This record gives sequence, structure tokens and C-alpha cells, in this order.
Amino acid sequence: MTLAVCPGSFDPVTLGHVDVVRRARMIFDEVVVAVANNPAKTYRFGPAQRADLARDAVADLDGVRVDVVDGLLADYCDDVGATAVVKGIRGPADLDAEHAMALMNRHLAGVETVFVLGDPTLAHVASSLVKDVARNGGDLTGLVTPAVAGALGDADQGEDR
Ligand code: COD
Repeated sequence: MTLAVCPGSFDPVTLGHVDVVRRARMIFDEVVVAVANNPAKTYRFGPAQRADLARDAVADLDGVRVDVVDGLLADYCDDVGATAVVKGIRGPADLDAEHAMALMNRHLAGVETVFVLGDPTLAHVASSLVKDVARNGGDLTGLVTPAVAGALGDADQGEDR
């Protein structure tokens, strides 16, 4: 049984993330979407809400579950016996950012990272841009699930209060 871990901030999960998870599931028997923390980012949503929204987004994908990772991804991969980490690549900038992380995870846990090219029609979809579109009242159709669009609306109203 092969198991892939698809880690990310998922703040919030986008249709770009879901596309990567779906591609990972085509290669591996099981996929865990690992909601983790990137120290370089300030989050809009807490880990539990990011995980709930991710769970909703992948609900129709068989063999996929969502977990919250507190601490090192490498330790989590060890704990669950991951075959590989899977990361999505939109373009050269993503690969550049992922290179050191992949080597560090290999150093720490001996786990390999598999890179998959995302759907090019979703290459512009990033959580940060989605939040900016939402903040400015733009249409989120084709970028995120309805649940995420609703949560972003709620969060933005909360900011106004
Ligand atoms: N198409 C294809 N891929 C995409 C798309 C898209 N439209 N959108 C996002 N992706 C990919 C990204 O390239 C990335 O590979 C993945 O999806 C997740 O993206 P984000 O932005 O949600 O998540 P990041 O990059 O903030 O996640 C970083 C982690 C949280 C995974 C990292 O910081 C981590 O592993 N943290 C845990 C602590 C740890 O182990 N630290 C040491 C790291 S070596």
C-alpha cells in the first residue's frame, strides 16, 4: 500500500490544491492532505478550519483524508509511513521554493518528494490571490469551492467589524 502526503498551508484550500491531490491519488493508493504551518506566513484561518474546508473540498475523492500536522512534516511522514511527499508545481518559482524543502525532508526522514505539474488552467490560482480577490468583492467561481467562498465572505465581514 503506497501512501502519499500532500502538505500545505491550505489557507484556504483552492481548486489548484484539489487538482494536485487528485493527481497524487492517481499515483498512490492513499493520500493524506496534511494541513501544516509555514512560519513565513500569517494565516487567515486556524488549522481546524483550514482542515474542515480541505475535507469538504476532497470529500468526493476516494482514498483521500485530511489531517492537521503540528510540528515537522518529516516526523509526520515517519509516523504514518509515507511513501512520498507530493507537491504541486505551477511554474519555476514553485520549484525554486520547493527545492530546499524537499532536500530537508529527505535529510530528516529519508522521504522523497514527488513533484506534479498542476493543471495549467489553474496555474494562476494561489491562496494569497484568492484572499485578495475575496477581500475586494471579486468572483471566486472556478477558484475555490462554495464552502471556501462562503468562509472567505464571513472572514471579510468579520474584518469590517
Ligand atoms: N497548482 C499546482 N500546485 C499548487 C497550486 C496550483 N494552482 N496552488 C498551490 N500549489 C502547491 C504549492 O506549490 C505547494 O506545493 C502546495 O500546493 C501547497 O501550497 P500552500 O501555499 O498551501 O502551502 P505552503 O507552501 O505554505 O506549505 C509549506 C508547508 C506548510 C508544507 C511547509 O512550511 C512545512 O512543511 N511546514 C511544516 C513544518 C516543517 O516541516 N518545516 C520544515 C520544512 S522543510
